[in-house]
Amino acid sequence: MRAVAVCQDELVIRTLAAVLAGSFDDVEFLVESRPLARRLGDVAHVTLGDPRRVDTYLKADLSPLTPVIVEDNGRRGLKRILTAVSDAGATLIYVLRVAARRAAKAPSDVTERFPDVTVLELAELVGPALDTELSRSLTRAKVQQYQRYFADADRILILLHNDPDPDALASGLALRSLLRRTKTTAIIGAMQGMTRPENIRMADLLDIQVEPVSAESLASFERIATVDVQPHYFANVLDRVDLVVDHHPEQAGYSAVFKDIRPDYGSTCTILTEHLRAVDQNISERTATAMLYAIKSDTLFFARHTNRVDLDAFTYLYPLSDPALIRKMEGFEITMERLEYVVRASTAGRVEEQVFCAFLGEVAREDFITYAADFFLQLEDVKWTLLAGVVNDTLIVSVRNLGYSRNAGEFVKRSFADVGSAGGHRAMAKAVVPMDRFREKFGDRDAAAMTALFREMVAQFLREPATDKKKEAVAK
Ligand SMILES: [Mn+2]
Repeated sequence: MRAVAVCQDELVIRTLAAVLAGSFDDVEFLVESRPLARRLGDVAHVTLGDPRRVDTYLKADLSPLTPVIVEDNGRRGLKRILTAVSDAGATLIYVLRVAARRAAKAPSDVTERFPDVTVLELAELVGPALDTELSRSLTRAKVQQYQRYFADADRILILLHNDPDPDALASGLALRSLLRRTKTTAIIGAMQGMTRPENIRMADLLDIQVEPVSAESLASFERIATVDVQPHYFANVLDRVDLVVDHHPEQAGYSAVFKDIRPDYGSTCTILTEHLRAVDQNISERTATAMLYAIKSDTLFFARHTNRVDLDAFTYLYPLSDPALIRKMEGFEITMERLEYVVRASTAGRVEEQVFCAFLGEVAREDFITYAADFFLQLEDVKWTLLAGVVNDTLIVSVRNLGYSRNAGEFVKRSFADVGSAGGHRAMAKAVVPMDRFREKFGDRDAAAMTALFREMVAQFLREPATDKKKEAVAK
């Protein structure tokens, strides 16, 4: 394959010659200046000619499939060159803009007259790679600083949030590897351990030990880092830490020697992938597998809150990981216990006007309720689910919808905020209400009456006009 390039700048010619050598057997450069042609004779295939004349291209023996790259350095004459190139029969024409955008003519000028021409901006081609490199070196400096700061400590705690999820667990492993520590010199700990079976399964399969820590035991660590969580979460127990790496919105009320908080990232593991890459740290198969699973799970496989960097991290980690192990971890979302609650819900509730509601009565763990709420949303014809149950004398209400209908967070706030805590997003929301306060407001009901009450609440909410704001304005 050959290509022809019309260029008059030495730097551009040298760059293109080097870059295109990989894809083309021959790149012929058409230049106007004899000294330039002579100077570049041994680095590139250079021909002297007038680029504004058709016969220059006829001599170059263009076929319609020969790509022709025309440098636009802002000087006059571009249109005449393009006319000559297309008159000579070329159809794959590229304009490479190297001049500053302000000095160059607007791209539409060229594309209007030559609709088949593709315009490439040199700055846009080079920009992303340069950006990545520069931000990587900033990250590298940051990582090296905290690595040094942690280096001389005897005992390090990597603290996770309560009931650690895959992102927290994998972030713990990743940071431990960045600190070049083992499990005896850098402890991964949590104030409250895991309860959800898929998280316990992940920790088992990847042999991640999460040590229980208490407010009193914090003093026995020389350095403390929190990952996937910020110190304010541990209300008053922790007001100063050495390092925070997190993707939740930045909170006030604590101090940290080092922190890297990026709320636009889909997972903490995405940030830590960049840390590992910045310092060229080897990533073990176990750590890569954990991190890949974490990114997948925190972004619901890129369905929520995903950033291009999450995909980058995924692409980087994938070849280092063990995908068979990930499939194994995913299978464990289904357990006999959870299926029992699904059966209980299908007996207690039914689908009415695309809404599935069920009250499960006493429930051993909260995740049985959220699991059932997610499960019934998979049914054809179901657009909303509301599952409720009582855990330790507290009513847990879990609401899901397909996201394009009315706001689930709005629903729980309006229904339960006056008797408990309620909140969430458009597609998933939760309310937590002490049973005594619930009874005060709604009375003492049996299970069937509870299901009926919830169904009526959702139905009424969905019957209202879709524009919440208009509705509220009218109410005022
Ligand atoms: Mn997370």
